[in-house]
Amino acid sequence: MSLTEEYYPLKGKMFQMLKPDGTLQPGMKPPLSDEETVSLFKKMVFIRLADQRALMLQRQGRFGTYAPCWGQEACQVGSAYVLQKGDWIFPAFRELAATVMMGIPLKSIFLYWMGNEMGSQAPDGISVMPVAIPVGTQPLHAVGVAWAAKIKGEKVVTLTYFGDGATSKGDFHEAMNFAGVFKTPTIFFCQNNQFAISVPRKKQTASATLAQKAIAYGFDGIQVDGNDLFAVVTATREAVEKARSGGGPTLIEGVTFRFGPHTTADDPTKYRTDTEIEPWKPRDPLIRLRTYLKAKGLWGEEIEQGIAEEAQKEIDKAVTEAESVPSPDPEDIFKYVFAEMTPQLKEQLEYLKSTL
Ligand SMILES: Cc1ncc(C[n+]2csc(CCOP(=O)(O)OP(=O)(O)O)c2C)c(N)n1
Repeated sequence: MSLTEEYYPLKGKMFQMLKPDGTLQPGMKPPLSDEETVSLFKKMVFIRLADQRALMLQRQGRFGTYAPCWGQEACQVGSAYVLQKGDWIFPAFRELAATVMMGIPLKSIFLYWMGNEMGSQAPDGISVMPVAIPVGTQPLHAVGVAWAAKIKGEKVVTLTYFGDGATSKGDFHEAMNFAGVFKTPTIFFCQNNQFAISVPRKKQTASATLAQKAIAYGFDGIQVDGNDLFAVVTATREAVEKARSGGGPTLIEGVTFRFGPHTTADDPTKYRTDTEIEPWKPRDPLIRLRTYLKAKGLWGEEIEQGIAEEAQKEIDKAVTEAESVPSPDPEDIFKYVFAEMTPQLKEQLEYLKSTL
């Protein structure tokens, strides 16, 4: 029996290894060595700081907008970590952590949110698709690429991230259905951060869990504590191994919380109260891992301060590099939609030129 099997949905249990107080559940062993855990915690600290900087840069008018991943670091760091070279991720728009883990330079991520599409270009050999703003569309792409890989006999796994809100989209269900029928090597990673902008999870679906939606499509689903790095690593690792060995897709629901606004264009105080946020604060994925590492003598204030200083320097560098890239030519908006511009686009381009 696999480690996570008894946690499959409808058995009513969420898979958790590391409790919010930083201690392991009885009988559980960490899925990572101490060295790996320290290294992933450092990544999480870096990502938290980069995410905070991105928010500040938008407030200073240097970014167009930004969708923070504050609180969702364990979901993204843990799941991206277990992928291998050649595996693909298909993110939504809140995946700073996952994309950094996959090797996208911070400079590119910043460039994208500054409004420069060149930020979407992954360096050669980095298997990350661009940000998908239309909600729930990227699971279809992940299934398509996984299916193509399967036909070609390549041992590639695709992993797509999306939110609880995306599970109400038809695209999500089409992707799940196709993946189930054709047993594509796809991991559907739903970050259930409790809200789709202002719509709470309970208004999204009458299902008890999002993970159980996998049952209808004939494959496994599991609900994990998305703020527990160890649970995320274990569940994703099993799903990846299953996919790579021909066992088909898995839906993972990472139960987490979005601490920040939906995007910088959102004011969450309009739809959620402090009372709703409070219980999540002690469940912060960084707090519990820090407590765990401290108890093992692997972490301390000094180390954290050193890491934070290093991180800030790296972030400063990414900001400088992104800001030194020349702004795109507004004509590009028209040039690259079709191979050849339509008469309407030509007309609009002429109009734009006349106003510039
Ligand atoms: C097709 C489509 N409809 C509506 C929107 C506007 N919109 C942007 S994000 C969002 C909510 C997404 O919620 P969820 O899938 O839970 O992801 P989260 O933002 O919480 O990470 C909506 C409705 C959109 N971008 N695309």
